[in-house]
Amino acid sequence: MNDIRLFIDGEFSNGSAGAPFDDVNPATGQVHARVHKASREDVDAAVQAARRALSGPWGKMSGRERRALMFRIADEIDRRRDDFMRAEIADTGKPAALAGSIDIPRGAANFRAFADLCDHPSESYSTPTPDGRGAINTVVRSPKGVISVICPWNLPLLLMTWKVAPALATGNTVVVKPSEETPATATLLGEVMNEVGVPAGVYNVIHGFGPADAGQFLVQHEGVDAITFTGESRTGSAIMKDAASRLKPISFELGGKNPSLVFADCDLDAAVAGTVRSVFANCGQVCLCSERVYVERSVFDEFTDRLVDATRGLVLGDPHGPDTNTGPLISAEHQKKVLSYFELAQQEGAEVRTGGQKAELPGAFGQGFFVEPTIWTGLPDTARTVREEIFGPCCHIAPFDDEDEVVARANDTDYGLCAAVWTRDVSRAYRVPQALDVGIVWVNDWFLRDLRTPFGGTKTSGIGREGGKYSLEFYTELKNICIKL
Ligand code: NAD
Ligand code: 6OD
Repeated sequence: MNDIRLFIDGEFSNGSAGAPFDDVNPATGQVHARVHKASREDVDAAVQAARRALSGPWGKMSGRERRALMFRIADEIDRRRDDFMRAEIADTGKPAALAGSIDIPRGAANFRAFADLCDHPSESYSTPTPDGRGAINTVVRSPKGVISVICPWNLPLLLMTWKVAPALATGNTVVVKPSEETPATATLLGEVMNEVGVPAGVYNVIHGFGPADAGQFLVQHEGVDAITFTGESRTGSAIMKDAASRLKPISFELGGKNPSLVFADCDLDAAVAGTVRSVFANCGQVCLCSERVYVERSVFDEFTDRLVDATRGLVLGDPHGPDTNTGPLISAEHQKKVLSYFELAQQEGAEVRTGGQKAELPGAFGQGFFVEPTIWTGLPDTARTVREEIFGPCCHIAPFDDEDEVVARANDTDYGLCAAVWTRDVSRAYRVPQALDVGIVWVNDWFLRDLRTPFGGTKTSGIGREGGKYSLEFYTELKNICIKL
């Protein structure tokens, strides 16, 4: 049995919170590791270590030296790819093909992409003064300090390094609280940090749960200067309340109920293939997944039949199976939640076009948390199934008649993370995205990433944007220095 430990001040420890908790492999339902939990004292030790590190060798390092370290971290993740793959697959049950093409390579790519933030230009203004001597205003950026990074379970290494990389590039130190469901790769990254020479205390990892546990202890800690969080919108709201007493800056990437708009003038082959991906990638457990698909009426039947056929071809099961492309849900609890929506959809009058049940798999995967990839039609826009984030392998498909109507229906939600638009009309490809109230729009693709672009959502899908130079806004503090000449 593996032990997954805390990583504080460059050292692994069992912490002082008592008995470890179980880490379950969702593909088999079997416990594969014990996770050591952080007590309030352990969280304090991690924050103190991160604070001390700010004024140690890390704080004195030049941008160029930090940049070299960022590349060494990325190279070491690549070198230990198999270890990261093993850890991520055991924690999530996701297909090796997915972990090997997205999760682990993006873990390394995040450090390379954000290395550009290590040296950022400063601005300066010549200011006239009444005495004629003038002044020079120089705008400088410094690290915010100790950043708490609170992560979800769906893309554990990818989403954690998406925050840790810009935080370190800009000279901060971090305390990471991975999801209790997926603690392994954040811990493994501690070994990488030691191996490549990141000073002790710069990167710390604490384990545990959210409310009244490690997550909340971290958010409430006085020594934390800023909080970056990815997870459910209602958790964001709880964290915001805890951050309010000391007015801590926050950056939130939250939930979604993302629409996909399929116009009759699209390349239907591309739209079907792209929508299979946008609905079912990572078993529907990507915040960007489309759960509402709107299809122009003249191609509704053809599109729906083809999407249903393609969905029936998805292969569930053994993460290492040569054809497996769909994994389990993350936990028995999440499986119960998703199945409750499968039931609700039927109560609300949905026509189940495919799926709709727990998936029964043979052998070792029979106890895994699998559900059938599911497509519904026939629900009104007011149905809870069409309004609430399910975070599973499912979507509802509805017909529409014109552009203004579908834009209004797509925007009629509390969420605003992303949208996909399928069209070959160039004017429409420009017009519709501007009318959609979301942070990210893909036209004729989905989840095509350039890490220099701003990422985040509107409404209850988030606060702020991260990515490329946009990350400077959250991870650095601006100071203006005015020198009278
Ligand atoms: P979650 O909100 O349940 O948990 C996320 C993290 O927050 C976990 O580490 C958890 O322990 C911690 N946490 C929970 N309550 C806390 C509290 N009161 N104080 C401090 N920490 C607390 O989310 P999840 O179930 O792990 O992830 C799924 C959700 O995340 C979905 O809603 C999905 O849409 C969203 N998500 C959004 C993005 C994005 O970029 N917008 C990316 C991935 C996931
Ligand atoms: O690609 C990214 O940078 C990113 N933050 C993806 C988020 C996916 C949500 O599950």
